[in-house]
Amino acid sequence: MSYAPPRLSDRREGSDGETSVVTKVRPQTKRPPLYKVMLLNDDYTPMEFVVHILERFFGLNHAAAFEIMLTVHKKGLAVVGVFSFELAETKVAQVMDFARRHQHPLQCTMEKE
Ligand code: TYC
Repeated sequence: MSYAPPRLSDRREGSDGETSVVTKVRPQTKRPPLYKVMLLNDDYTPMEFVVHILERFFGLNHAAAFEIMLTVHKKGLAVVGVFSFELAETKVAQVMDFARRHQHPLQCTMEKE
């Protein structure tokens, strides 16, 4: 665990008019933000292609991949994973690049959780 230095707002004025700094440390418990990666439905990308993407880039087994693909198909979108900013960016880029190379209009986006 890491500790933050005292803030300027931690200054205190004593009865003698002198300013001192409160040096009590605060544990820094903030976790890095997480990002949802989502797939969006469209009318043209083949179902099997979406299942393949979910297996290949998100490590899902066939049954789980098929289920999420169907959710996207029926509801319009679904969260396919939650990652750090850098990992989410990488997943989105991998999916978008793979879809573009196969000339499918599949869209993948990320959003802060
Ligand atoms: N709606 C597509 C179809 O009927 C299938 C599909 C599912 C497309 C999920 C995109 O993210 C998607 N072929």
